[in-house]
Amino acid sequence: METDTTSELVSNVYLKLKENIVKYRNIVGRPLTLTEKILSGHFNNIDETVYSGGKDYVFLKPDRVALQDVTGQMVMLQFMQAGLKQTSLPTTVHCDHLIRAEVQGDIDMKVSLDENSEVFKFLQSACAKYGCGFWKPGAGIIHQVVLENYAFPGGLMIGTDSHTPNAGGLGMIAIGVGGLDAAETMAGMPWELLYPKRIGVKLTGELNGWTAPKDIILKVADELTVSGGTNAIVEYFGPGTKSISCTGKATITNMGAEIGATCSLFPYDERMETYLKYTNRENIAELANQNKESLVADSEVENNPEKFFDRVIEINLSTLEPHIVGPHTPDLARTISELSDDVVSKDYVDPISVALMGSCTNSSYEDMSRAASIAEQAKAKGIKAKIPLLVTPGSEQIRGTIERDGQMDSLKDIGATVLANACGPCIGQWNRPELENDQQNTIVTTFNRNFPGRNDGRRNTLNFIGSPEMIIALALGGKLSFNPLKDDLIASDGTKFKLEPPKPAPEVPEEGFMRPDGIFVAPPSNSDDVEVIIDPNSKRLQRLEPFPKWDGKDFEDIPIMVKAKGKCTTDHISPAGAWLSLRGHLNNLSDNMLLGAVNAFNDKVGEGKNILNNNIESFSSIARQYKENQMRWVIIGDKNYGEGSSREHAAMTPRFLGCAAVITKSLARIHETNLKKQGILALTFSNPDDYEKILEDDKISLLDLKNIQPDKQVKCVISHSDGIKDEIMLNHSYNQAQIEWFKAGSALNVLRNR
Ligand code: MIC
Ligand code: SF4
Repeated sequence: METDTTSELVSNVYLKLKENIVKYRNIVGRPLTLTEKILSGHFNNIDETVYSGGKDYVFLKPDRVALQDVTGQMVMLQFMQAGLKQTSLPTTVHCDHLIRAEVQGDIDMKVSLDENSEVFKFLQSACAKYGCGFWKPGAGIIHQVVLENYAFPGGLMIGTDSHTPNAGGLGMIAIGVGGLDAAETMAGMPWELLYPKRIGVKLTGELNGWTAPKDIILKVADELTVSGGTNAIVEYFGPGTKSISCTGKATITNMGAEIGATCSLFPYDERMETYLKYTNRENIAELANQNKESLVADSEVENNPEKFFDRVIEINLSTLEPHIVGPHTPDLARTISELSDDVVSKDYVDPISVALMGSCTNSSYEDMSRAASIAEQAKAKGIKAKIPLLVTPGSEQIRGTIERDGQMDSLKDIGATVLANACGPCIGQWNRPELENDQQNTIVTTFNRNFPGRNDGRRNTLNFIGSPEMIIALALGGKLSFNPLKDDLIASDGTKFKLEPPKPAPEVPEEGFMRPDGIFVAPPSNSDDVEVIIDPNSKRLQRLEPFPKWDGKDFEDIPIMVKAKGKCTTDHISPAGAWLSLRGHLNNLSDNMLLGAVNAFNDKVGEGKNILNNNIESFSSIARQYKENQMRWVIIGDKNYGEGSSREHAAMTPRFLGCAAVITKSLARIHETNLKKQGILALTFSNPDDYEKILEDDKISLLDLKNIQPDKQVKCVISHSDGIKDEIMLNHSYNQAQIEWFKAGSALNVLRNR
């Protein structure tokens, strides 16, 4: 299977786009948004259906699949269970999440290679066996490598990582999915998506001064909140889009994940053309130029957006101010000039302990150049960062290029440590021995997520997010209350000075990017003799056993494992950090189940009451005992349960330990699908206030499941310990085919039975 994005693949996509756009425009009888154009160009079948956003399911044919090392293990294990020979569409695996950030790039890389060699060997052998391209550790973070090599305007990609929409910066519909979605698509099945609603963001004016692309998405997150984009594609349009580089656009679409959006998208323009040319894809740029009409919205859309989008937001870039969001949630936004007041009124720890820049979100050539421009001003005044400054390049291509062009030296001159080209501190692969256990402290990053415990596993770390130039400025100021737009710094000679906004930075290097060798392994043309390497005694990899099928009986009087209070993201349900090493071993990983969830019954984190002995124990310990006793159980959740990552482990570990249903006020998109696919009933309260009715010793019954049907509510009886019963109704979004997943025990069982 060809792994490259060849001209042939792209021309075929453009042919189909052209054809289907005309047909779909006729079917709906009006001009089309860009979202609708690209989606319709990838319909599995085009009939007379007019899809309704947030209601209908659609089958699509993606152009490629991208997997990373920690979710990719489960994809491969599931693909192996399906018993097929080769992936049916271009697929790549990227080794990035398993790499530590402890000392500095090369040292950490050596340790990580040793430590994870078993997993890397497994992934490389599975890639060779099933025809996938393998990007070695050190090549870079999945989203950066995909942008540099595979993304193209008008394409459709799925990836087992929630920040897959990064490729929207290059005009691609790129969507984060659970592993089983990827495995099924690799097996040649069309991919099913809840047809998205459409949110339009109109950008006027021009970015200037300290304001960066990051500030656009932080502003959008402020407006839409962490769930405001659920089941919607966010389409940017308007004259302001042209003032943003291709990589700046990618920063914005990357963080669309933080508002729960299915993905985000920019129209094709000259900035994308430039990026394609500088990343060795002149041929794709040419094809895109010839097909421009398919790669931008119909012109009427821009003139009258309210008619075409479910919601429209307008942002004037000329007056947009730099923003900082956090702590603990990416939608807690304010402008930099309001931050010092918040530090006082909200009692945030003012001294910053560490500043981190880079990651898949913000490590482009432009980002590094703007950051370096601030660093150079400090150097000229003889000062350094007041605190440790850690830099994560997104790829070897970026690292080599900024080493050659001097940005890396500028950052090192003010004291930066350059980490490996990998996820590192963004995903908790970061050790901070200097911190006492529960010590509150503040960090600032250019990353995308800031849930409690995310970066260093410590719930008391307050994590604030901003643009690269702002994070460097804060590292120089050393305090959260420092506002570089108005506060002075002290030079080495004792004089005061103010930082200037970053110099306008090139989006691509004049001399072109460095093209590293030896970081990619193409699959062999014949893989008959290749063996997938799994040691049967491994502690990190375990072949999967199919989940048992549903026994046809209602769930009657089953206990509640947890009533999650407030935010319960996938980082709360299946934490990352040290646990990343067990992502290929379902049994061992299950010890982390719900470790970060706050239990509304006792306000404890990760613990609840075991009804077998009335002790307070960790959730995994309770669940293992229930499982031994053949008891099923439920999870009760608050709003937007399962927000954040695509990790299907957050559905698989509960499933493995006997969870029957998750009942919440609302569900995040990817997690909802993951629950359904793994055979757990994904349900929501028809009246969200019913959440309050549920008490610790209650038992839950889910009734008449034999007759579960699309659009029909599920009856739930809550039996309280005093004998009183409450009957409530639950909603679900299952369609007929998805109900079969529940009945078969999982979607994988349906696939295997075929
Ligand atoms: C993340 O940013 O949370 C991750 C780690 O990249 C996850 C994937 C995972 O948990 O493996 C994501 O975003 O999907
Ligand atoms: Fe890696 Fe962080 Fe990007 Fe996820 S968000 S892919 S952990 S760098």
